[in-house]
Amino acid sequence: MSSPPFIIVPTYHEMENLPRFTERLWQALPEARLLLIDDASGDGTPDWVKRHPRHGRSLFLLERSDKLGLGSAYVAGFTWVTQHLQGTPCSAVVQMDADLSHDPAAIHDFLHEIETGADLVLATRYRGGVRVTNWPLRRLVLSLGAAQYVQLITGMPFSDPTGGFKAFRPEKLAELPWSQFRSDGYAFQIEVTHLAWRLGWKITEVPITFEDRTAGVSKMSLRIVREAIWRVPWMAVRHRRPKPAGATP
Ligand SMILES: Nc1nc2c(ncn2[C@@H]2O[C@H](COP(=O)(O)OP(=O)(O)OP(=O)(O)O)[C@@H](O)[C@H]2O)c(=O)[nH]1
Ligand SMILES: [Mg+2]
Repeated sequence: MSSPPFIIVPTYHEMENLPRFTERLWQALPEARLLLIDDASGDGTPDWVKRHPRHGRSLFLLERSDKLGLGSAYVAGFTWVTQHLQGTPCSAVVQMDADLSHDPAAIHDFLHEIETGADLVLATRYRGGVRVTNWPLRRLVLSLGAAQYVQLITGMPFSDPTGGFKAFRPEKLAELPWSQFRSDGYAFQIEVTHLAWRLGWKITEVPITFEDRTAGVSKMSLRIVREAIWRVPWMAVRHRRPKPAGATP
């Protein structure tokens, strides 16, 4: 059997979702290790984690002093997990949200993709039809429009490039310059995938059904949308495809 995956989950005011989220995660993957990166939610998250029977064994917490943003929470999480693993066996490093929008059972499909050669697996709500439940029409239009925009500007062929449910082959993580990412929200999700794509990683998509959160509050904002709009052309220029070794300038 393959070694258990490591799951990275940023949290901000998700205490209402955490008990159910962790229950569902460990029901689907009893051996999974979980790192939460909490930005001083002030809702009792650290106390709950520290009292949890898995704390220190398969449940870990990174506490940050302020709401520093989703992108930097992921950077801290990926950096922490890479150092923690130090080459020990791990089938995949998975990122997902705490708000129950992402079904942990799909991680089995991600692991299969990685076992069969993928370096990065992207969950997709949009390949082969739209699978999103309970989203207001304007959110769906925004998300589908963002996907089209990213495809048009970057040329990436992926159907759902703003999604936050992904799995990485652990050995590939060191190829990404984590400390240099400055983007947040949607832009962060797009930028990581774009860089991996430009580096020539094998990237595959796995269909999922996305459910809108029923508890807690969305942290999506106009600022996050605005940032994604300018960051996409910025990254298309910045991450130029590296020249093959030996190519003349
Ligand atoms: N540590 C940390 N976590 C964050 C921050 N912003 C959002 N999150 C977490 O990141 C995940 C995604 O945020 P959401 O608010 O669900 O954003 P979204 O999924 O794009 O939006 P919705 O579909 O409306 O839920 C959730 O687990 C949040 O708690 C932040 O600044 N810091
Ligand atoms: Mg969400």
